[in-house]
Amino acid sequence: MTQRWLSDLRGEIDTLNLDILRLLQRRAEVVLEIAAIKRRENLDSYEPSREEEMLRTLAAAPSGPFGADEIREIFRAIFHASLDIQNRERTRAMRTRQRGLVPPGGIRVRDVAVGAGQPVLFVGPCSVETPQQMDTIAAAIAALPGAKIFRAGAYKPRTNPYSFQGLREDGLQLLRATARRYGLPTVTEVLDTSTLDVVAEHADMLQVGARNMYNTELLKALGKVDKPVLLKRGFMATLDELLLSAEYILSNGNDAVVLCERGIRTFEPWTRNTLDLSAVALLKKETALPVIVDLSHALGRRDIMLPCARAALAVGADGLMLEVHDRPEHALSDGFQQLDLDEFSALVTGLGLAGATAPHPTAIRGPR
Ligand code: PRE
Ligand code: MN
Repeated sequence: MTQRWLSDLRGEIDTLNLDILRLLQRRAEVVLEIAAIKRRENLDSYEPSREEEMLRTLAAAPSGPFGADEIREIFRAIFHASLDIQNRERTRAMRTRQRGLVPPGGIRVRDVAVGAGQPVLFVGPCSVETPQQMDTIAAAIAALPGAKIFRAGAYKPRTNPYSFQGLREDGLQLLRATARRYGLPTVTEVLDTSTLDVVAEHADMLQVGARNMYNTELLKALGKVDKPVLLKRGFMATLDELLLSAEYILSNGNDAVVLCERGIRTFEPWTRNTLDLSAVALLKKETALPVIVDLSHALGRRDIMLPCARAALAVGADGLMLEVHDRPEHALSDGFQQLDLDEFSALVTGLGLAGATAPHPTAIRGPR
C-alpha cells in the first residue's frame, strides 16, 4: 500500500516538475527579450539591484514549507542561470564570432592574402635602424619563396625608457621606401592615437602591440582606418579579452583584423614567454579571423624556432612572425632573438613553404 502512495506522489512531483520547467522556459524567453533590449542600449546583463528587489518580494510572499533562505537560494540559482543564457547570446552576437566574416580569399595586405590557406611570413628586423640594414634584410626576404610581409618597428614600446625608442617618422619612411623597392607589403606597430594617421599613411598593415591590446581608444580609432590590423594578444590576456579587443575594431567598422599569439607570461624562464599553441587552435575554432604566431617574441631564442614553427602551422596558424636581422649581435633591440639571414633561409627551407599565391578575388581590406 505504502508503495502505491509513494508512486502516486512521485507521479504528482513529475507533473509539477514539468509545470515548473515550462514556467522556467517561459521566464527564460522573457529574460532573452530583456537581454536583447539591454544589448541594444549597451546595458550590462547583470543587475544586482533588480535581483535584490525580486528576492525581497519573493522572501516576503505567502509562506509554505520553504523558508526565506531556501527561496532566496532557489531564485538566486534561477537568476544565475538567466545571466548565463544572456551572456551566451551576447557571445553569439559578437562580430568576431560570425562565420562568414572573412571571405575565402582572406585578408589582403597589398598583394598578400592572410588566412586564405597559404601561410604568410611576417618577417623583418625588430626595429628600423639604417638604410643599409633595411636594404640587406629586405633583399634576403624578397629572394626567398612564399608569401611575405615586411615587418619592422619605427615606434618602439620599450620596457626601459633609456632603451632605443625607434626612428619614428624617419623609420616609417625608410620602411616604406625599402619595402617598395622589393615589392613587399609592410606591417609596423602603431603606439597611440596621436601617431595613427602618420603610421596609416606609410604602412600597409597596422600592428597593435601586446602592451596596447587594452588601449580601447586606439582600438576604436583603428576601426575607422582603411588598413588591415594585426592585433597581438597581451602577455597576460585571456582569449576572451583578446576577442573583445578585436570586437572594438570590428564593431567600429574595420573587419580586416588578424590575431597574433605571441606567448603569455608564466613562471617558465627558459623561454621569454610561454608559446600558447592551444590558443591558436581555439581561436581558429571560435572565430573566422586569421591567426598568426609571433615565434620571436614568444620564444626569445633562436635554437628551437623550426620545431615551434612547424607546430604552429600544424595547429592551424595562418602565418608566422619572425624577427630577422643582418647582424643580430649589433641590433638596437631584441638582438638575442633575431635570426641572422642564414638562419632565416634555413628555417624557410626547413618549413618547405611553397611559392606565393595571388590574392583571392574575394579577399577583404579595410572597413566594411
Ligand atoms: C534577470 C536576470 C539577470 C539580472 O541580473 C536581473 C534579472 C532575471 O532573471 O530576472 C533579468 C534581467 O536581465 C533584468 O531584469 O534586467
Ligand atoms: Mn622585437
